[in-house]
Amino acid sequence: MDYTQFLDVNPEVAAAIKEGKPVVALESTIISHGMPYPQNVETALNVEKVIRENGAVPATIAIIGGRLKAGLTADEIEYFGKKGLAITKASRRDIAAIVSRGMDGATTVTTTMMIAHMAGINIFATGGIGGVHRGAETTMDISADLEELAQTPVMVVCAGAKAILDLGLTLEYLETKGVPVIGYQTDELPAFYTRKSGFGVDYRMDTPEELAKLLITQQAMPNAGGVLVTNPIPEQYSMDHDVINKAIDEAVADSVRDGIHGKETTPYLLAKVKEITGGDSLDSNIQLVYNNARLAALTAVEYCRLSK
Ligand code: PSU
Ligand code: MN
Repeated sequence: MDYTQFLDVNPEVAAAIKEGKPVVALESTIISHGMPYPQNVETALNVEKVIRENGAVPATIAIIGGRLKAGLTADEIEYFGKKGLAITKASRRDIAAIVSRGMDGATTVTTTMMIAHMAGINIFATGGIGGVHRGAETTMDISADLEELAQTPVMVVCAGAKAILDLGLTLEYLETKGVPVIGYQTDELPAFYTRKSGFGVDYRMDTPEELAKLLITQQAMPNAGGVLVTNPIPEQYSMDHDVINKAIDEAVADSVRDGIHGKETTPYLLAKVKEITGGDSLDSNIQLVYNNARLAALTAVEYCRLSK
């Protein structure tokens, strides 16, 4: 037995992979847990459109009725968005239980990387990744996303990580695990809502071609893990540092007061930040996902050209 019996690659995605055409994977936790309905569905469909406009085939990834899906139909995206928080957030530890029970699962960065790799997709666009939480020196709350980046040879294009995390410790962890952190047209790690964090990246790269070359080289290494590309939010959508940091500090304090822990922590913090900043943070969030989808598609195009 192997994973192929649980995997459904949608026909368009399967054909593109077979023909060596560019494909970009997308996650589903951002749909069910990251944004409210109906903006989540609208955004998910638009992200797919952005990927197509930039020359690649989108493959939104999720678990539906126990099937690992690479590529969803518009109806399946609508179903996921409507069901929202009622869908189980699926990280690496959850995948076998969800599949064996025939349940639905929203894939995080971790499980999206896993399923993308099973399907033969090399590049994945999202908003923000999980990381080392503030206070992790006592809680040990470190996202499985970092472990997956260490072991699965997929490139993840994100807008950095939110300051709900300890960004310095997140970078230390990625260094330990051997994950290269690339800044796209920047020397500084972007912090999701803002373009700057005060922390440097490992390497700055300025073109999709450079990113594609790096991924091809990385994948040729023995026991290759992934690559993290951090793409700053476009200037016109970035938020004021003080406003967003104040909201984040308040959200973290609330989570401690409410005794939130485990897999609930990230969704709780994301929802609180959204509540405190009103619609502003949601708007920025949507725009940076489009920006990452565009870069991922352009990189996938280069990856296919250079792989021929
Ligand atoms: N960070 C965000 N938005 C998100 C997530 C993280 O800014 O939607 C989601 C992603 O799916 C990510 C997951 O993989 O949360 C990480 O959760 P945890 O910290 O429980 O590992
Ligand atoms: Mn966690």
